[in-house]
Amino acid sequence: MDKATLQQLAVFGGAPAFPEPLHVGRPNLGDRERFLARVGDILDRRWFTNNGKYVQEFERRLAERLGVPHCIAVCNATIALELAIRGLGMTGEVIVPSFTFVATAHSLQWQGITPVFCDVDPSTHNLDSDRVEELITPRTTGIIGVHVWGRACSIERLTEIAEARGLKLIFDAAHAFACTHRGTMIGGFGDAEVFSFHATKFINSFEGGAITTHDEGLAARIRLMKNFGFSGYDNVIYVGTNGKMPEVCAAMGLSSLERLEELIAVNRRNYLAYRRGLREVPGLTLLAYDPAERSNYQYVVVEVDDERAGLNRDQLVRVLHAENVLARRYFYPGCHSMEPYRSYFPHARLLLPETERLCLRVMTLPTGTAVSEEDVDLVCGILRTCAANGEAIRARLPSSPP
Ligand code: T4K
Repeated sequence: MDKATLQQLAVFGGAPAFPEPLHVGRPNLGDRERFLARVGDILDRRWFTNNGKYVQEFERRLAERLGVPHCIAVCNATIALELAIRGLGMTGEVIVPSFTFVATAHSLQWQGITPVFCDVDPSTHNLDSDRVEELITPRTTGIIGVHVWGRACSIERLTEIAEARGLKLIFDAAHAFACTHRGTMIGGFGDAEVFSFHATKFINSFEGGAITTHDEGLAARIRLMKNFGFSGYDNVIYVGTNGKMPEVCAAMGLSSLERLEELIAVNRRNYLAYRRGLREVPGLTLLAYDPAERSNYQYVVVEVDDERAGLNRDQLVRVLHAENVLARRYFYPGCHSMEPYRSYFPHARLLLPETERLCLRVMTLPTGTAVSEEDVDLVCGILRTCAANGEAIRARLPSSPP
């Protein structure tokens, strides 16, 4: 149902626009038949985990697509980050953005390494490389850049800084599978890059992640570490953990990968529909993807300028949720405002003005194969009604947060 008037908005008593929730991270399905055939094969062969044939095939196909010599599939991207950090010998302090999913910071803190939060460039949402230099101390051993929303960090500048200062450099590419930087696939930059194949990612293996690198020694260490440090039967030669990807996850990952182009096309179609629907809506800016690069269009990100829109981001999210449109406030409130970081660094926000501002302005909207172009049109209609009636909606909204 179109939502042209205030009375029709669900937040004021109208029927929700969608009978079922429209999610940001509804999983895409790969080829169901091929997935089920692989599961049948896994059951028949009774080989469920520990570097099985589907994990090996998944690694090979990922490495081919990304153009990297080494790819290690693991159980999720958080463990992948931990393994890369440990494999590279990072200690002491590591510089990271706060405008990221909390896993980036936790993967350091979990190993007793201090995440030093750095502000972001408001135009890219990625690490501000000038600020990075200012945060380097004698205890700094590395930098983790995050390709937020799949748009590459300032890779060249960060590489330059890392080389000049003898620091290790990892890119958290959880959002950036199948995206390019200056025409080259993300995956081979820095000392290592890390991908996520979590259910909510456009290519998923239920849970899953991977580390890619050009460094043969690092790849060998990570392979040992993800398997308790075992080098053959009964022979442990390294401290390790259990980071293995199960076969059923690799089967899902492969079936998902086989539909990659189709999934990107759906995301792109939805992205373009949002772009048409939100064009010229005052105060709402849809994040742009560089047409010269390949993108996965996995995130539809809107920045809300409350003065121009008449409503702030949280008020818009509240209106959308009432309509069953489960927009998300990634990455509110920023890692530095979550525990334990909030207690450890109570004044961090003073150094993170752009992060603080973004955390209050950004929302992500539903996309993926569970969302049709008509759904997108309806969501845009709601947002247009909001922007056209900002003052009136604000006056009538209850004051508690969403
Ligand atoms: N680095 C970065 C930059 C990341 O963004 C992430 C993860 C990581 C590292 C770590 O990667 P992993 O260790 O997870 O591989 C979600 C995802 O769980 C998380 O993977 C992702 N980033 C983050 C941005 O989003 P939540 O806490 O928002 O998830 P949740 O459960 O609220 O789900 C999001 C939406 O998706 C909901 O509306 C429900 C829907 N959904 C979710 C699942 C799991 C479904 O419809 N079906 C499902 O099966 O973190």
